Amino acid sequence: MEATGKEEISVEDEAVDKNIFKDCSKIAFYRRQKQQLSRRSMYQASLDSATTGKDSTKFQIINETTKVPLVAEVYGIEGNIFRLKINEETPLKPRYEVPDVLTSKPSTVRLISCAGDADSLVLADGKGDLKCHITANPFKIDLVSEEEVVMSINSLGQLYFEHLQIPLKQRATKENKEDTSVDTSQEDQEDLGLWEEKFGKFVDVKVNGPASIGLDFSLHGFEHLYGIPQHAESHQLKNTSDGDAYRLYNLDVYGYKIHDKMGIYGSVPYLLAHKPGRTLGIFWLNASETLVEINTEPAVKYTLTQMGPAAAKQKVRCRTDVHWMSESGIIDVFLLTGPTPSDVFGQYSYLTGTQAMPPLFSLGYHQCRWNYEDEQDVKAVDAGFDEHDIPYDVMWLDIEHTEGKRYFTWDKKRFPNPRRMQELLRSKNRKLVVISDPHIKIDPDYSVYVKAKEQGFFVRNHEGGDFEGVCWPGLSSYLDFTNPKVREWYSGLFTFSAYQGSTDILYIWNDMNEPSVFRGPELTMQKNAIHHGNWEHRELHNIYGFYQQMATAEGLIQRSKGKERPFVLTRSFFAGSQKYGAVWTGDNTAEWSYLKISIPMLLTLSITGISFCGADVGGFIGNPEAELLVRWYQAGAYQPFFRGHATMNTKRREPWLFGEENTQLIREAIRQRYALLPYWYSLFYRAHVAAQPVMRPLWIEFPEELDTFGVEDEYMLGSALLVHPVTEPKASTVDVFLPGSNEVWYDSKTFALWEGARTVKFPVALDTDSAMGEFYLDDGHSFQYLHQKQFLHRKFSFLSGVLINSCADKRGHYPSKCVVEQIFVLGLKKQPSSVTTRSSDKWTLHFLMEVRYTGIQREQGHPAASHQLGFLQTMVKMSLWLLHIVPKCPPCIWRSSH
Ligand code: NBV
Repeated sequence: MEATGKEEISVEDEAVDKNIFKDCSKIAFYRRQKQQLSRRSMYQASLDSATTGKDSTKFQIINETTKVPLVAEVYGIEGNIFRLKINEETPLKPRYEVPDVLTSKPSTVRLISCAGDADSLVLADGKGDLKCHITANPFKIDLVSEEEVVMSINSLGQLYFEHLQIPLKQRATKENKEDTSVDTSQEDQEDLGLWEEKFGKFVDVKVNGPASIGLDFSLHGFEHLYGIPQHAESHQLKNTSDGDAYRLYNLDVYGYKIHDKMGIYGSVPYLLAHKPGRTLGIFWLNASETLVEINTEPAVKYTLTQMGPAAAKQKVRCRTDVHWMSESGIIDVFLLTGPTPSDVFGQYSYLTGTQAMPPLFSLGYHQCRWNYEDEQDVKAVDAGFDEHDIPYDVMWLDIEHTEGKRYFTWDKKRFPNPRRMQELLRSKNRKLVVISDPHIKIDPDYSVYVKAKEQGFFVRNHEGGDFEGVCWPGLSSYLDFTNPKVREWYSGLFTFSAYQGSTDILYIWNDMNEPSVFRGPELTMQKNAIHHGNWEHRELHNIYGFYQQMATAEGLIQRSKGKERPFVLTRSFFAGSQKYGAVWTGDNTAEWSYLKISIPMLLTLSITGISFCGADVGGFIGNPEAELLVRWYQAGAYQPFFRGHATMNTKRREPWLFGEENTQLIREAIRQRYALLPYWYSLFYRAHVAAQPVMRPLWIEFPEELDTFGVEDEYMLGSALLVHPVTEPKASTVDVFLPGSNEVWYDSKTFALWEGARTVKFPVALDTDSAMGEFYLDDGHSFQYLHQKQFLHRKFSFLSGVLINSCADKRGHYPSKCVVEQIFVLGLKKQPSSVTTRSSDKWTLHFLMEVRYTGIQREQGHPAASHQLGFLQTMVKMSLWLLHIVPKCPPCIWRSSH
């Protein structure tokens, strides 16, 4: 049975039908937790019997009603991280603990018990000023820094743990019938969805019964929280008290609604809280369906009448409560204590890894469409870029390039000679990306299906057969990527001999990997499908796509015998996906509001480790008017992953189809991207080695400045470039917020100087005539930077009239013929009378140096976009700027495109 997209999913320009998806009221574990918590059941810790071992301190906690014992373990982890694990002491069977996300077993530091008795225990990691104060009754943990409580755990008594029970039918004995962990009175049975949960025509039968968990965290003095992608929402997390919780459940939501907390394609169960002086992170390592409630209590000043004379001077700090709830698994939570935003990034990357270093080509412009019809079409589009003198590096092919949606094959009529097509692209130093989805067409003549079937590599249904669901190819089975053997086998499919017609310029795109199942509940897999190790899909739903990208990236590395960096774009993701490639924001719509929301969506991904992210330029669904398309190119050129894409029933929209004036604007936008490629590449290197996000919300660069905490219409790229895209129609001006009253900013095009408007703790570049910047270079594609240290990492500083170019990392060697053609030093007070160069460091490049003087202009007001479709506003903060690095030797793809 062949399924065309049109039969299964409407690909019209329609907004999503929200009834296909659950809101909180339709989620049984949410209802159960809410009902139970309103009764405030208490947990007590037995601290007198706490034991401290090499790795952790362990103690028992007991629910006063159920009397079921839980075990809590507190770990101190290298680099100011605490970990709290809570599990049943003797579960009926093991509960799922998320594997493969932590990069290695985190090094623990032995906790010292500083004080304690039967009622309390104080643990310190012996290094920092941080301590864990544990209170026995009711059970609570306070994280204390310099005598100040920064975070409390379970202070609201929302610890919730449904212990595994014998299935209802098997409960013959009276003893078991008396289980009181949850209210099981007859009339409540259905509503509570303990063993069965209905949603529309779907029934989720739960062999393990209720197993949900929950815990609250109070963040004292914090009212700005960020993170927990993916939602089409603002960067700063909103209060959820009036509506739905933020849902983390990976779903295929075509044309998702914006300003909504429903779960879409990926999940990172990790949030950051920030206030001046401290940033914290909470990483909730759980891959089952998860809900997060946020509630901010503003600061209160008590008055005499309210509180009596004793409280007259008391001021209660603001506080934000975060309530995490998951459908199953254990409580395994990491507390990242900062104190700075960059410390938190380091702590999170210590646990989950950093952004993979992308091959240089992948930072260029990508051209995609569902679909480029055939080889002729590809040839024509490719030639169009050259004819119109628009740089681009990567051509993409969507599902129609295959033989009936059988991935790893080619439609013989449309693409009779895929190698020839790739050779054409290769001759221009360009690449090809093709799609590979996780569903495999059930077809006894399709070798990928046959081999997977033979080896038992598909997810199973609860009856033991292969799970079957409908997707693009019709009836399909789904590879069980959670099985390491399946991943190994799948990786092998990318070798050149296995993947007929592929060459080393072909890279991969993983789509539909939430996984998307057309006739499944909420368009995904039934929760009682079975994975490797006999785990139910419900336990690991959110990590399925992560595993596909992992296996794909590994496959691309292996086909080059470990030499070349992979490029894999994925739609679904989890914490740690940054290690395997790039992520995009799925099926957005060609409307101004979607262009606007792309900024906060990408900022959120960026601060949760996923620096290589982007949104479909132009909007996937619908037809953008020329002005919107131009604005989208201008914005996309300054977002990390830069790809134009459109769905199948839209009008063609290659950059030259909107009249000469618009072609020129798009050409200019894409060229701006290429002009900054060395800067992008250096920023990705920083993300890769030091976990610093490429795209940064202003609050990261100005952590003491309150005015920056809610900004999401502009952001920084690295620490030098401020970007304010135009996201409104017919805009002739934009208001650009320049943080920092001591800050000096330069318009990146005119070099006009502007002073920052707010107070920030930051050195004043202009007053000291100092400037700095850095530059990273390597071959652009291989792992030689890692294994042979073949890279060049230089620092540039300008102080009191002397420009110093020094080595930032002495381990690196990269004999390159690249010439830094121009260095712009902005903000010099006088024009230099002469410039001399000296080279002392043996790795110093020879420079042809031009120091460019820009007179100081003091003008009032904000800079504005120069004319109606003028460029978006970018401002340079640092006073040293590297442009126009002209490589004299290949391969540097951006040159070939100019
Ligand atoms: O493979 C077709 C599309 C793809 O173009 C898009 O980018 C993905 O987000 N895919 C979804 C499946 C079809 C969506 C209607």
